[in-house]
Formats: sequence, structure tokens, C-alpha cells
Amino acid sequence: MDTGKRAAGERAVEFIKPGMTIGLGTGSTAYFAIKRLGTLVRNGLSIRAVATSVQSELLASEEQIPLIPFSEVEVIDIDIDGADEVDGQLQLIKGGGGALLREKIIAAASREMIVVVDESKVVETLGRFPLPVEIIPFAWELTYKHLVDMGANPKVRHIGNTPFVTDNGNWILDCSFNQIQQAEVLHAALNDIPGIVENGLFIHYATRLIIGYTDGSIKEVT
Ligand code: ABF
Repeated sequence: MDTGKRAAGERAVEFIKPGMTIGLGTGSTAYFAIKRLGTLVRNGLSIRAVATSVQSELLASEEQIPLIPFSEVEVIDIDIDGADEVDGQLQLIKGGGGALLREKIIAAASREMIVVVDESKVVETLGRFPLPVEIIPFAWELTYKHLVDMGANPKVRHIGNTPFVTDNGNWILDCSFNQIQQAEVLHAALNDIPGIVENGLFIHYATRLIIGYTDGSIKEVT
């Protein structure tokens, strides 16, 4: 049931004010935020938006949400996006949808990042969800070996028998760390490996967490 995701996604849109520039996240929870925002835009709310994936671009266009090129973006006022895991310090694992690179670029350019999840995403310690790592396909075997050597147990994400290709033409290695005790240290170590473009650890980006529950209630953490 999507009751919790819908409640969280729609609540996030209440923070949006006329004239703002909004980051549109990716995934089934951000979906509800984009749909709600579309209704408000069609009823006269004047905002501009940038999308974190082709999927969200298409949805925004269907919803008649005005998308702008990055050349016109001074700053993004609010980024609304989902997550695969969130811990007590609002550290995130993202990338289950394969959009982590554009999501992190937009989160980093945003004054506020509102993360919308249902209760299933809240964890004590990050890591049960395999950490997505975006790599360039060139010499992927060498990048893969780096991750094996650090105990990441990487798997090339496939769709059927074909490697999944991101909006940026890259591949994703899903890495099973089980428990990530020092997310900041791991983030730095990963992004130091040649061939790794970005990883799904989002640290110090989220400014507000909205958790939606199956009874339609929500809890907010800042
Ligand atoms: C996207 O939404 C991804 O980064 C993340 O993996 C996904 C969360 O999935 P959902 O909201 O569909 O549960 O932001």
C-alpha cells in the first residue's frame, strides 16, 4: 500500500512557496510529491523546477510543471526526494532507482532537501540495503576489483541479462556492506577510486525527513 508514501510526498509540497525553484526527486514516493505539485501548478502556483531523472522530467511535463535549464538556475530552494534508507542522523542511502548522480548534484545545489519515505526506509544503521555505486563502463572490471578488495561484495546491476544503464550512460554496482558504521569515511574512500563516478551515500544533505505511515499519519524530523 502507498498510503505512507503518498502522505509523505504530499506533505513535502506544503513547504513550497510561489516563485521557488524546486528539485524533483525520483522514485515512487517523490512521485506523489510531483503529482501534488502538478495539481497546485495547474491551479495557479507559480514555480520552476529541475528534475533528477528522465523519468521525473517526463512526469513533470505530463503534470505541466515548468522545467528550466540549469543555465537559469541560481539556487534550488527545495529539493524533494526519496531514499532507500535513512538513519537517525538523516544520512541516506539512495540510488535504488539508479538516479543517484543527478539526485546528488541537485541535492548539493539545494537550500533545503526534504526526504520523503515510508516507515520501511528508517533504519538504525545504514547498509542493509545494498549501496548503489555509479561507475563508468570503461575498465569496469578494474573498478569492480577495487570494490571486491574492500569487501564491498559488488554486483553489476542488470535488467534481465543486460547491465542497467543510468541516464548518464554509466553502470551501477550494488555493494553489500551490511552495516555501514562510518558513512562519511566510506563515502570518501569510494569516491577516491578511479572509475567511480558517485555513490549513494547522502551525508549532510537532508534538512527535513518526512516519514509516512500506513495509517496515513506522518512524522517529521529536522
Ligand atoms: C530515488 O527514490 C532513489 O534515490 C531511491 O532509491 C528511491 C527511493 O525509492 P522509492 O521512493 O520508490 O521507495 O530517490
